[in-house]
Amino acid sequence: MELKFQENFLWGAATSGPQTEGRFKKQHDNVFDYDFDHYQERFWGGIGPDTTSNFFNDFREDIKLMKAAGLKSIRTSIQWSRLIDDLEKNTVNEKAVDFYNAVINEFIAQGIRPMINLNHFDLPVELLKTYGGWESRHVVDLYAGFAAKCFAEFSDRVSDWFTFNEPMVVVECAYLLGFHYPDMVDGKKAVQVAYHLQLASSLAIEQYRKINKNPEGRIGIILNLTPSYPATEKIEDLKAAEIADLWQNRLFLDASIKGEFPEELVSLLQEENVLWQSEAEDLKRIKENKVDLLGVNYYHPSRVQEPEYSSDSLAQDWRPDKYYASFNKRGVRMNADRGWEIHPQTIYEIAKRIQEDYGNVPWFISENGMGVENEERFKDEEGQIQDDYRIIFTTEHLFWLHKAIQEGSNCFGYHVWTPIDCWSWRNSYKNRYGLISLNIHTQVKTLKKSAYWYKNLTDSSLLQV
Ligand code: BGP
Repeated sequence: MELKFQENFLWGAATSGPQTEGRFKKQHDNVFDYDFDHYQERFWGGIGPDTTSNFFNDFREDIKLMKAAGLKSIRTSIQWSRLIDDLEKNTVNEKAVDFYNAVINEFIAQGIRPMINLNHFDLPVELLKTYGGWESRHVVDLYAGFAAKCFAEFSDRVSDWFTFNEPMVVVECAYLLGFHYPDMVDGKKAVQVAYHLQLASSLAIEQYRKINKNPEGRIGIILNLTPSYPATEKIEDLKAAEIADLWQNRLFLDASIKGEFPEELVSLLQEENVLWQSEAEDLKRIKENKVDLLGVNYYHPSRVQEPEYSSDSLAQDWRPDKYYASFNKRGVRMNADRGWEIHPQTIYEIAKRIQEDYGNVPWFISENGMGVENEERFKDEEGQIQDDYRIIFTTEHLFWLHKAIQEGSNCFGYHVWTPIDCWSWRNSYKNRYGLISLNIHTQVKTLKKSAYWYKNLTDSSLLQV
C-alpha cells in the first residue's frame, strides 16, 4: 500500500547546538560541558560534549550530508552560552553572530528550511552557580533578553522559532530524578522551575511579537508528550493516570496553547502548599502570549498505576509523582536501552487530542527516532549500516500520523531525531539515532540505509507500508 502526504508537508530532522557544535570558542560553558573532572563517571564511555560531529567547523560538509539524506527542513538551536558575551548586560559576541548567520544562510542556500530553538537544556553554568538557574526569576528575565537578541539578529531569515525544547525534561531530570545538573530531588523546587520555564517561554514570545522582522514568522514551543495509560480500569489507576497527565502533559500544553495552567493542577498544588511563587502581572502575560504552533517530541507513552507509598512518607517528602507510579509494560518492543516502549499508535491519539482539546493548533512531530546500541554490527561489506529496524520504526509512526491527518489533524510536518549521530546528555554515544553514522575517532560520516530511504520518502511524499 502507498500513502500520500499532503503537498508542502515539511519533512526534516532535528538536532541541537550543544549536541553537535563542540566546545570550540564558546563564551561560556553550559551546565553539561563544564564539569570535566567528572566526565569519566558521568557520561557513557567517559565521553563528554566536547566530542561531537564538529558542526562548528564542519557545518558546510554536514549540511551537504543532510541534503543527501533528503532533509527539507531542520530544527537546531542557538546556544545562549555561545551567543552572549556578558550574561548580565546581554551583549552579543559578534563572532558567534557570524557563525549562526553562516549556518542559517548555508541551510537556506542548500534548500533546507532552518527552524530555530532557543533552549535545548543548555543553561550557561554561571547562571546555575550564581542564581540556582531556573529556580530564579532573574534568570527568566535574562533568558527573555537573550531571546530578544536572537530575534533581532536572525528573524529576517528564520520564520519558525521555538522557545524551549522539552521543558518537562528539565524539570524532571534536573529536579526530580537527579539525572541532569543540578542533580536534585526536590518536588517544591521542581514546581517553581516548571512555572519559571513556562513564564520564560511566554516572555520570550512577548519579545518576539515586538521584534520579529518576518511577516511569515511564527513562534511555538516543543513539548515531549507522553500520554499516560492506566494499568487497569480501577478508579485508583484512572486517578493516577489523570494526575500524571496533568503534570507531564497538560501543565505546559494548557499554559502554552490556552494561556492558562490547568485548574485541577493549581488546586492540587495549593492543597499541598507547594504552589509556585509568582508576580502580579505574570498570569496576564502568560495569557497574552500564546504559541502560534506546537512541536511534539514523541518517543513513548507512559504507563502508570496507583502508587504504593505509605501516607507518612508522602507527608514528609512532597513530589508530583507521589500520586502515580510509572511502570514498563512487559513483553513489548523497546527503543534503545531506555525502557521506552515502542507504541506508534499513540501518535494518532496525540493528534486527536490536539484536534479536539487544543483547537487544532498547527503542529508537527518535532522529534521521533530510534536509538540503537553498537550499530556497527549491522554494517554490510561496503560499510553501510543496514538499519532496516529504523525504517520500520519510522514507517509505523508515519502510518498513524497519516491516518490522523486524513481525519483532519492540522499536522504540517515530521522531523526525525536526528540527522547525524550526536552526543547525548548522559548516554553520550551509546545509543545512535542518526540517519548518518559518525565515527567519533576519525570523524568519518556515512549515510545509513535509512538516509537513502528517507530521501526517497521526502522527495515523493509517498510512504510504502
Ligand atoms: C530528547 C531530546 C534530544 C535527544 C533525544 C534522545 O528528549 O530532546 O536531545 O537526546 O531525546 O534521547 P537520548 O539521546 O537521551 O537517548
